[in-house]
Amino acid sequence: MASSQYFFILAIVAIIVPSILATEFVVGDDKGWTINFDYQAWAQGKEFHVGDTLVFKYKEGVHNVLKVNGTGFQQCVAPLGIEALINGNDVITLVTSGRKWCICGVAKHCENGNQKLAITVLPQTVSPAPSPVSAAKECVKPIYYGWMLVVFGILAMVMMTASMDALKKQNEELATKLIAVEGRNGRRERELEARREKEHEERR
Ligand SMILES: [Cu+2]
Repeated sequence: MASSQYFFILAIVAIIVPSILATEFVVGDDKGWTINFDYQAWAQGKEFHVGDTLVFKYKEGVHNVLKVNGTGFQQCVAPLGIEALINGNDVITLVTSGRKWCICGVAKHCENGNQKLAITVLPQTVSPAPSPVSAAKECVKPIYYGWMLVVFGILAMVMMTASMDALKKQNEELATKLIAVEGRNGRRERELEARREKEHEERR
């Protein structure tokens, strides 16, 4: 059916488009996540938006990534109980706008090696409902809430259009049937009338 094909294509577009629009930043580019690199200079001139991703590349075990707040960034201290990213290919999705801070928690890499990154995340350019600026302590949350809403909105709209199309078609079919029935009834009535007239004349 045409409407289900239409639905399918739109669903795919709704899922793929956000991933095309999002930018992936490899922190430190070729140098990756390491000591003695100017991450402030690296971040300068770059525009980070909600939905973009940061990739921290380093040799596993040598460094890690800690999401901290402004104070943690300044003092190179991570709040207690915070979980470090340790894979060496750590992807952080920027979920909310505002200032975000990440440091390396290994040895004195942050204090002495300047292994720290501070960025400002701007609201999503396309999303109708950007997340409010928050002084959140964390860089990430696992899902793109904004995009989920957009995708679900589009899906709901498509489903509504599809069901409306189906209803319209049904109505049209019913209307044609009704016309056919009316036509038949009319004919029958005319026939009856004719028969009655004939009988009347015969009786005379
Ligand atoms: Cu380190």
